[in-house]
This record gives sequence, C-alpha cells and structure tokens, in this order.
Amino acid sequence: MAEIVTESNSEFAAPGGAAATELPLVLLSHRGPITFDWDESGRTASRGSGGLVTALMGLAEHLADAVWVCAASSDEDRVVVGEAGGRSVLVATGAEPAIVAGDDSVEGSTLRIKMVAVEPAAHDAFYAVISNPLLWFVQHSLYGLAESPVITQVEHAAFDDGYVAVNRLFADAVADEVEARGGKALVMLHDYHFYLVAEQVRRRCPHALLSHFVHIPWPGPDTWLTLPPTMRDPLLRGLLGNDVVGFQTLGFARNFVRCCQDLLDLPADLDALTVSVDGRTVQVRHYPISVDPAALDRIAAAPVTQEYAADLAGAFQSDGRQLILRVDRTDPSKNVVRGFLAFGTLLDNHPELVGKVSFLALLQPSRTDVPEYFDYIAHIGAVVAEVNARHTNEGRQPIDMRMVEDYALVVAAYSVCDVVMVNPVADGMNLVAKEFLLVNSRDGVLALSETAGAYEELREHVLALHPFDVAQMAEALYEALTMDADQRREQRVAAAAHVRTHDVRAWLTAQLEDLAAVQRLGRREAPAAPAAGAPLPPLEGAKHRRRTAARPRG
Ligand code: ADQ
Repeated sequence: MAEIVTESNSEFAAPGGAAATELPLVLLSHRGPITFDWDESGRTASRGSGGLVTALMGLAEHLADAVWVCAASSDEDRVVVGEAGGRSVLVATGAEPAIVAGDDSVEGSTLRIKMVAVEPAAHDAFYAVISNPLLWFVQHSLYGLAESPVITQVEHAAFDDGYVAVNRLFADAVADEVEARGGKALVMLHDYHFYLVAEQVRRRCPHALLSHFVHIPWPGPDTWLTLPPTMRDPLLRGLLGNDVVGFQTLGFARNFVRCCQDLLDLPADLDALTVSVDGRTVQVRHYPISVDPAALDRIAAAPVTQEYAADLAGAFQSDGRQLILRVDRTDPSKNVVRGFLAFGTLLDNHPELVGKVSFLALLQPSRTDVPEYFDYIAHIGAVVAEVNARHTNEGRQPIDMRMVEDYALVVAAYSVCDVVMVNPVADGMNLVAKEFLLVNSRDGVLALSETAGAYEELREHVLALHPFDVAQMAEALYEALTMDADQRREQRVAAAAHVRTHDVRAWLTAQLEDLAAVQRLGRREAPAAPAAGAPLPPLEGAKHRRRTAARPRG
C-alpha cells in the first residue's frame, strides 16, 4: 500500500507505513479553516483555531492536490467567491494568511480552499431551522417531548428547500473537486450539517473513497423517532453513502448500526459494526477526538497566560480558598443551569464552605439568534443571581460568571483551578475535559458527566456526574473539594497521560489507517470484507508532489 505521506507530514504516518491511501484529499466542513474580512488596511485573512482545524490543516497543507470545501461565512468570503468565479483559491497559511495570486510563488505552507456561497434564505432554513436547532436538539436529546419539537410545514419546507438543497450544493462542490482530480479522491466529510452529501457524491464519483465523521452524539433509534421518516430515513441513507462512518464513541457507533437495523430494516452486524446496503458494506467506527498537546503547552507557557494565571490565583485561591471552574459555550446541552443549582446545593448542605470556595464560569455566548439559546442565557443569569444572593459572604459572591471568549484566560484558569465541572446533558466528546487535564498544575479533579463522550475513555480517572441529579452533582463537588492529595494526583496524572498519547494526531491517523484498509480490501465487496487473496487493486491517485519552495509574494 502506498502512503499519503510526504516528506513533511510524516507525523501522520501510521506505524509500519500503512496509514493512508495514495489519493488526493477533499475535505468538507461547514466552518472553514480561513475567514476573510475587510478593515482599513484592506482584506484580512484569519486562521481558524482549535484542534480540529489545526489537525486537518496539518494534513491538507502538506498534500499537493488537497482542497477544503466550506461555506462562505463573512461578506468578504462572498467577495472572494465572486472573484474566484466559484473556483477554489490557494491560500498561504503562514503567520499572515493571504490568497496566492495565480502567478505568485510562495514559500511555506499553502492550502487550497473552495468556499461555497449559499443564497441567504436557503442557508437560514438549512442552518437556523434544521441543523441548529432540530438536528442538534434531537442528537443531544434536548427536547421536552410533551411540548417540543412541533414539526410543521415550516420545518418540512426548511428540510426540502434548505437542508436537502444546501447539501446538494455542497455535494456538487465536492464532486466537482473529485472529478477535477480524475474522479478518485479520499473525501472526508464533517458533522451534522452534511449527512446527505456522501450519497450524492457517490452517484457522481463511484470511485471516490468516502468517509464522514460525526462530532456530536448519535442517539439510539427511539430518539430518532422524534423526526418523521421523511427526514430521518434520508439522513441515515445519506450517511450510508460513505465507506466509513466515524463517531466519537463506541456507544454512538453502536447506536448508528441499531438505527440502520431498526429504522431502515437493513442487515447489520452489531459486533463487526457494519451495515449492508445496496450490495456494499459500510464500516461504522469510533475515533475519539482529542487535543494538540504541543499547541496547548505553548499557550500555557505564553506570558499573557501566565499573567492571567497569577491574577486568578490571587483573586480566588489566597488563604487556602479553592476554585471550581467551568468553561463552555452557552448551549443548553452543556447544562450550565443545573451546574449552578448543584453548586448552590453544595453551599446549602456545607455552609462551612461559604467564603472558602468560588465558582468561576467562563462562558462563550453561542447561537444567540436561536430563541432557545437566548432564553437559556437569561435562565443562567437568574440562577447565578439567586445563588449569589443566598450565599454572599463578607461582600464576596461565590459565583463569578464572565461572558467572554478568551482562550488564554481559559487555559490560565485550567492551570490553576482545583476542580473543573463538565456536566453536559449530552456531548460528542468535550474538549474542555481533555484540555484541562493537560495544563492543570494543581492536581485538579475532573468532575465529568457520564453522558459526555469523553467519559467512555476517562471514566477510571474522574468523578462521575449524573447531569440531571443536582443532589448527586453537589455531593460529587464536595468529594472533589475534599479529596486527598495522593488520589487527586494519581487520577490527574493517569488521565493526562492517556490524553497525551491519544491526541488529535492519533484521531486522524486511525481514520486514515481504516480508510487505507477499506481501499486495500476493496470496498465494493459485500456483505463482508473479501476473502484474502482477492483484493481489488488499490485506486491509483494523483502523484503527491512536494511543493517547490519559492519566493514569497511582493
Ligand atoms: P463544542 O460543543 O464546541 O464542540 P467542546 O468540545 O467542549 O465543545 O469544545 C469547546 C472549545 O471551545 C474548547 O476548545 C474550549 O476551550 C473552547 N471554549 C469554550 N468556552 C470558551 C471561552 N469562554 N473562551 C474561549 N474558548 C472557549 C463540538 C462537540 C464536542 C466535540 C467537539 C470536537 O459538541 O462534543 O468535542 O465538537 O469534535
């Protein structure tokens, strides 16, 4: 098997060199790796942050012929789409990202990006009616079924004219890129916005190797019954257009197989995690996403982070006081309200802790245009005010809630806190839990919801939270605050070692290995993998050249 490895991305090679295919890469995610804007100095370009963007960029930047398809999100993105006539643009991705003009040469990393501009009404139906909230709420089990969801003609129309139409648009964009690469490419699709893409790309490009990674939970068939068959069946069938469908946990992967069995009546194997459809076998896998330890270490060591850490320790931890932290988007799935109720109960039950423990919440406002999210922020504010009114001690309020997006502050808070509370109602993985483990310097305790994807990996090293049981969460916080030093250290060290060895590169490498295996075995065989000795020949991909270093622009 040839490898996807070039001189400069050998960190993505699996041991033994079996990591990948020799195919060019086409990525798809709703949010892109680069966003363009306009200020007084002219066009600006900024690189997305976060482990996922970094890992996928690290792969794509080093492959000739890779392209990342995404939605145009800003006005300037749409100007770029217009200028490029709908084609992809080459972007230099160094410290100051910029578009590379046709005849310019560039030194350093580059990435080809194809942004798709969606007509606003269709995008609104796709994004603000179907993806968020309908799919997000179903997949995180957020509906109180006595009253919601109410699926009317509006949602049906939004599904047909928004979700289906926009998925078709993106499928066309992806298929155009695959065809431009000779019809053979490795296609990696991301998340709940694009469940219908693979099936359509497969129709146009039967030789593409297709995978989809779902970042959020995949509930069991009963929960999917919340959606009418006219929605849920196409979503499942769309995903079955892939060769490999990836989830965060084994539990979610099994749920998907059960959905295919129970809702579509397809032959499936719950042990092998395969589904047979249209004479093909679809592999269902789990790849727990993770963080980039080196990048986190750099941020933790930066002067701004260190300054923040000293300020936080001075404000919250003098005289032996302890600090509980939470870091979240203000998303109802994160369960912020019950978290504060549990803290209030902790102080009610243990009045000796009043004045001795604070709760710092760094909350990033999220999707405030969705009514449920807007109302949730108001609810959070009311609970915080109530707990603070009940337990203010010598002028010190126990909860310090900040609506802020500041990653250096977040990392500083991880490093000094004594306990971090991660209590989502449901979560695909939850990177806050993993980030905290890597940078905490006080043997802090991770109090983690049983329903977060991260719990499947970390359960032995954390205090379990039941996200609906406020009394249990209050007692777990008490246990965390009073845990003896040896146990704290043992737990955190073991959990951090796990995260360091299971980082975001391991997440990506595992997917590339599985895709290479699918390609090796010949994905068109059904129902099981072909007998040894009868594999299809590997698909011949475009040759991967190392980009010639050249002089920078201007
Ligand atoms: P999210 O739901 O966004 O991700 P999570 O995995 O916790 O959840 O990632 C949040 C990120 O935002 C973390 O890197 C965190 O540090 C950062 N963040 C949160 N609050 C912040 C603040 N106030 N300021 C600055 N940064 C802040 C989705 C899924 C998850 C899955 C990821 C990746 O819902 O389950 O883990 O994708 O697959």
